[in-house]
Amino acid sequence: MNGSATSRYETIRLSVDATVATITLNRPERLNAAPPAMFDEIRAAFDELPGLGARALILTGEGRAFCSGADLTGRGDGQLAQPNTLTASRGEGAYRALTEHYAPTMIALSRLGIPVIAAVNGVAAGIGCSLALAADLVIAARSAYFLEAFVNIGLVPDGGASWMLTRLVGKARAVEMMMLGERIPADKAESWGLIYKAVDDIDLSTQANALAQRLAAGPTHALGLMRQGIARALEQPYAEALAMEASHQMIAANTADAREGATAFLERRKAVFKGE
Ligand code: T3D
Repeated sequence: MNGSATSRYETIRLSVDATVATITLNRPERLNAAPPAMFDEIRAAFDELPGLGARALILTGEGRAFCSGADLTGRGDGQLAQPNTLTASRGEGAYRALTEHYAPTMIALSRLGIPVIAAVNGVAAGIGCSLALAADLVIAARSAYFLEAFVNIGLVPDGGASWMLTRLVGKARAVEMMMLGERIPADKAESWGLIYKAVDDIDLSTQANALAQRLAAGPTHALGLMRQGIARALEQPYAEALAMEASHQMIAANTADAREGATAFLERRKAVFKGE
């Protein structure tokens, strides 16, 4: 993905091409396995996005993987995460890693005011699968696969996986993924409704960028409100959803983009949204 990259990060790259930002997980030698610090860096990159003028975000991975999950060789805090260090402190370390590093990033992702695309270029496993599926639109290379790897190492799904999978594909398929821990190829993921689309590997970058450009040229405030609305609709009773939509519509209708949208319709031309 093109654009200028900032170099303050060790485990990711953040680049911006006009109004599209890309965060690339960048530990290809470990299939982009994520130590807690990587999720901290992702969160720090999120904080940069408004200042960079980003109106859409792509998440992707360097090399042949999207993300192989938590780094099983260690967390960088002296607490090893390997299966042969099953001690009480390992469990406490996992709890702290999740509550202090991984989960805050998942929450920050859910609260971003711009649309997020996951361009899944290879395996998305464990918490890497959660990260990918938390995007608004997940577009995956046909050779990529989704893997709830946890059961294979005696752990339980995290990063919001149990919440997300039951909602995305229903209980039966969520159970299949979580309890059997088998690879779900991109095409199957698309047919299940787990992701937006599977594309030929060679087309992934182009199609993800085209999608991001399209969203970045959209009415950013309305898209941000849609993200909030969709997340809350998963929890709310119908009457509350109606009330929330009315409140969001009041905000959206007051934006310059909404004025432009209506004007363009009446003038029979394509709207030019500025994210204002
Ligand atoms: O404790 C806590 O912090 C709690 C949080 C938990 C969150 C989680 O995400 S738990 C789930 C962690 N992820 C996994 O269990 C997946 C482990 N990886 C794999 O099963 C396989 O690597 C894959 C199926 C993803 C890919 O297989 P393959 O055959 O394409 O590649 P490979 O040969 O296994 O891996 C290539 C290299 O990446 C290899 O290193 P090497 O031998 O070349 O030096 C491998 O060790 C390394 N690697 C792959 N995944 C991880 C990893 N290194 C560290 N952590 C990994 N997760």
